[in-house]
Amino acid sequence: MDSQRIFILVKPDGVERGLVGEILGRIEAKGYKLEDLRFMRAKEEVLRVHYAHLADKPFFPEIVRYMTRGPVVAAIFSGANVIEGVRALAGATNPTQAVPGSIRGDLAREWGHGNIENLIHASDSDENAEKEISLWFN
Ligand code: YYY
Ligand code: MG
Repeated sequence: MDSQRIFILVKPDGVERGLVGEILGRIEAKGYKLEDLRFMRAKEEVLRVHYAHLADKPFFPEIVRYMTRGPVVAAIFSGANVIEGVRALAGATNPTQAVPGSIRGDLAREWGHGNIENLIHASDSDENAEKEISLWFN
């Protein structure tokens, strides 16, 4: 598929640590096309929809606190198989397990306070990408 799209967020830790350019740059350098970009604060009601698959988990309040503690950068990239490609660039959810070479593997770690801070969100399917794009960019 040539013009697949993905929604990504540079999470608050990425903005705080000055890694926005590095993270977006890795995706651009791989060759995907930046289609849209927004600097914003995540709203709790948006996160409840975005992370609906996690809303019942005991750590969900921690996710909301993390994701609302500072601004995020939302972006849309496009390209053939961009979802698989960007998720490979992002690396595994847990930054300790994410392989070196990936964004999370090179730039994130565990901080010892339980909840995961992993710098980037990346859509995991076509259907979710399109839902997330309308949710965040409406
Ligand atoms: O797609 P990805 O971000 O790699 O993981 P998800 O399973 O969609 O979880 C979304 C988000 O939730 C994850 O990036 C961190 C957080 N999270 C967590 O804090 N603890 C878990 N056990 C699972 C996920
Ligand atoms: Mg996910």
